Amino acid sequence: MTTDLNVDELLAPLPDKVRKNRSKHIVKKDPSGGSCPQIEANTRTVPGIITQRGCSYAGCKGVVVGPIKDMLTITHGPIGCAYYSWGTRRNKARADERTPPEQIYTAMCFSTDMQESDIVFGGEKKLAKMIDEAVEIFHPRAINICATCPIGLIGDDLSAVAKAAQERHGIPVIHYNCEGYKGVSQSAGHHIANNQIMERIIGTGTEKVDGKYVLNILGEYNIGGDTWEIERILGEIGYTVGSTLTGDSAYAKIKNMHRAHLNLVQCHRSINYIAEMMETKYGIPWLKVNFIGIDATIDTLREIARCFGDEDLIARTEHVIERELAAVTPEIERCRKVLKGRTAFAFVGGSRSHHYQFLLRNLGMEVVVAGYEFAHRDDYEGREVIPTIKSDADSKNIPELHVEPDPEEYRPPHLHLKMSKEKYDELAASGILNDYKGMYPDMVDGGIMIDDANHFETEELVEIFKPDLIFTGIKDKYVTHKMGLPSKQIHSYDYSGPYTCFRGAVTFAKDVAHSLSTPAWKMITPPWEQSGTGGD
Ligand code: CFN
Ligand code: HCA
Repeated sequence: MTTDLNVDELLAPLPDKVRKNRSKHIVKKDPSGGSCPQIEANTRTVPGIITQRGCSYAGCKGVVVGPIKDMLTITHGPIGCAYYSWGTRRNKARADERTPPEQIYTAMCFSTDMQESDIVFGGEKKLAKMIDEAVEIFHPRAINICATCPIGLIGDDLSAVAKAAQERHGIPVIHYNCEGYKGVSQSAGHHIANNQIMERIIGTGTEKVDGKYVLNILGEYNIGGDTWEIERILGEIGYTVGSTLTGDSAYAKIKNMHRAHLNLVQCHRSINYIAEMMETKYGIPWLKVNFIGIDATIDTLREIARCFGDEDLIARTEHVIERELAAVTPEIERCRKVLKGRTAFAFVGGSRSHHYQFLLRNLGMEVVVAGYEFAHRDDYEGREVIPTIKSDADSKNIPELHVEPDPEEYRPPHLHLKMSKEKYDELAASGILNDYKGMYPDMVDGGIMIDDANHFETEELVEIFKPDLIFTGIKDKYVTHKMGLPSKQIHSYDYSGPYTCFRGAVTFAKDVAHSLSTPAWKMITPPWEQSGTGGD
């Protein structure tokens, strides 16, 4: 696939300074090969541009700590931030053996609802009173306090309020100084949340986690029930999921996460800090996984089994793969007839665009423009992504990947399982590593990779590439609808999901096939082409 797109021409209508800035955030996949040209990422958005990004508070409260179901999470600030991070992300939670329904707070919204006088005279007393009330009414096991912008500006001492409340009530009260203005996007909030969870929760538990093979699933947030589908498959193979971070997770389990044998990392962007810290502190290796797409799921399941090198586990893995594949293949084939040859854009936060690039290719579609709101350069270039083992590789020829620490530990940049350098070199030389490398290497020739896209660029790119569908979020969904282009949210899945593993791939394929098949899109005349609507 090639276009004669010239990035300078695309950006020509922008003022000089903005054009210069934005041109560094857009890269075209070079058909003649070569490594990824440098893309500017994780830098401040040009003021005035309609970015899709969120803020540090969104990354900390909305993304990482909000889904912990048995922690009562208080937004300290005026009501807007609490309201807009209440429920829209669809991170589902349910009761389990450790958490009864009355101790699940994820569907609720707690805020100090700061008023003008609190901003002027300080909000510490109001926060302390609110914690007391929350404890009296809900009796939570633990509390989170997340700061919004004004809290940092007026200098409320969250640490002191949290410490005093913890002493008063005898439960952990954890504060996050995730004021929205910190950093340049949600990404800073992920990091702040990771640091506190690591320091204050993980490792504080003393309970044993039963199970021969205990896994944690990091960077999986149970959007539309994704985690539950992964857990179903892992459970049937014979693994115990110690805890997730943080989809449908509980304080009661996170504190014992250090008991696991292996950490799986689904969203590297939001949780890599904890994966790294747990490896350093507890010696637990981590494996980059991908449960989006059938081929990716198969590779992931085989690789996890190989980590433990247990023949029974490997056999059970193959059995589950065979059974699930047989159940979904006819449906997938039916959808593929509708999807084959269609093109799409995938633009979302910090990791999914790459995951869906793969699933869509599986289904016969090609992603021609892909990008992230706030990813870092390694997410685009793929340096941190592990080369996985090809699923059709002969398992007899694969060196064993054991998770026990190796005395001559070698950790190549892409592979976070500990093994000797010789073993790694042997693996690499044998040609059994997959091509799943990162957004740029996996991009179609002539395709566009874009960081922090704005509405202007999205509209221009739609005009040029004329994709059949756009995968994105709420902020640009309706703009594209008005252009007669169907969109599918890959943040919240609109009202659908789960999209993970085998059954999830079918649900996804059906949803996309429905979107593409409806005649509604051809009947739309955009407002700017109608007379008398004021849409000029
Ligand atoms: S669930 Fe994740 S997968 S955590 Fe992250 S980088 Fe957001 S909330 Mo929206 S859908 Fe999105 Fe990723 Fe990781 Fe979600 S692509 S933007 S901050 N994200
Ligand atoms: C966030 C959350 C969000 C927003 C989705 C969207 C989510 O970034 O604060 O813009 O449609 O997934 O809910 O990414």
